[in-house]
Amino acid sequence: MFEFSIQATAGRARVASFTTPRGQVTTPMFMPVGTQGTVKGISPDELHAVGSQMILGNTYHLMLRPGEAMVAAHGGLPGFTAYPGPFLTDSGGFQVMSLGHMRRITEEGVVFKSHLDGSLINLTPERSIQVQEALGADIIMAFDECPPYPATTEYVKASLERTVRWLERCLNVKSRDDQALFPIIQGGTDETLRALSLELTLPVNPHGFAIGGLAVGEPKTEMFPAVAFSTSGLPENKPRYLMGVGHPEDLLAGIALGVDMFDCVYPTRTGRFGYALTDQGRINMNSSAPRTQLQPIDESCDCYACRHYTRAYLAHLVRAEEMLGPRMLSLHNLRYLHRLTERARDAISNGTFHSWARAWADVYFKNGV
Ligand code: PRF
Ligand code: ZN
Repeated sequence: MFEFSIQATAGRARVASFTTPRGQVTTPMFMPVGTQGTVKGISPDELHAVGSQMILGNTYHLMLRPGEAMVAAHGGLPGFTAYPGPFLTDSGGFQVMSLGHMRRITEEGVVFKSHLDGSLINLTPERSIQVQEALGADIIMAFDECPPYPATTEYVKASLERTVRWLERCLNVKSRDDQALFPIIQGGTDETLRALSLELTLPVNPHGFAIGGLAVGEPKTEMFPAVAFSTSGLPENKPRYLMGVGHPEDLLAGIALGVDMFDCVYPTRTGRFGYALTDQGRINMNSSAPRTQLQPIDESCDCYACRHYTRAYLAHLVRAEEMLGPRMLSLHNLRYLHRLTERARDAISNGTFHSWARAWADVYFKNGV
């Protein structure tokens, strides 16, 4: 279980398989976000059809509603959501902070105000693991702190040291051996602090590692050096998960730097806002051009929306605020990112990854995306 087996490499990029209790996945892969136990608007059959391999769920939202006991009463997230494949759950701290409900952060954990009823909730490393064991995902995340950007060096250092102490507490209470717990490397964009986080976390020897604390507003010129530094300090033979990254160009850059797993709300969120992803850049379906275009979003896409509908029809759905519109754009965008990782995997295996990625970027950025 949790065997990570590399099949091909191209520089630091790699194609691998990762075995989880609910099935084997092929990396690099993109994971759709199902915060509330659903990838917004997309059914499990549709997730399967677009090529999703693993779905992300959230401790924070599900512990508040419906409560982890109700999910456990269905046998965990696969039973609750009727999605039978692998899941990963995030640990909750990042959601508390990014949603701005955080009240206090102490050595013990975080105290926050529920966005549902205003009650004060204590989230600690122990509680996060207890909830994640009840939710029953294949991969669970250590309870960490993701400092905001910018933050002082002193704050980022104190925070990453606390994250390491929280990791120890997570490991102490973890009781299921059919779940892999991934620690999260922090340290912001500072190499010294990333190195410290790596040095303190590597001895835990987990089944995989996450790179956190990035994509929080820092420029890409600071993010990618921090990704590169992090992946170069991690063991070759374990999967690496870059948290919260999922724009097409960032997936390819991350893959080139040796990242294996990604998640982001981007494809579904931008779809709900009326945007469709293509190799030529993002199409705004609210703009005037698509209203009269009789071709699909993307001739080369095999998703349901591209096989059945014209741009004109989809633009009509979006303008008429029909729910099929955002659903079909979300479906297409998920397929686009899954196909992008499939093409990257093929190119790595064929030895054409770097020229393929360069040619992809030339076309994608030609229209000034
Ligand atoms: N920690 C956790 N979840 C996360 C992040 C993190 O640093 C990020 C950073 N972009 C996204 N999701 N636990
Ligand atoms: Zn499509």
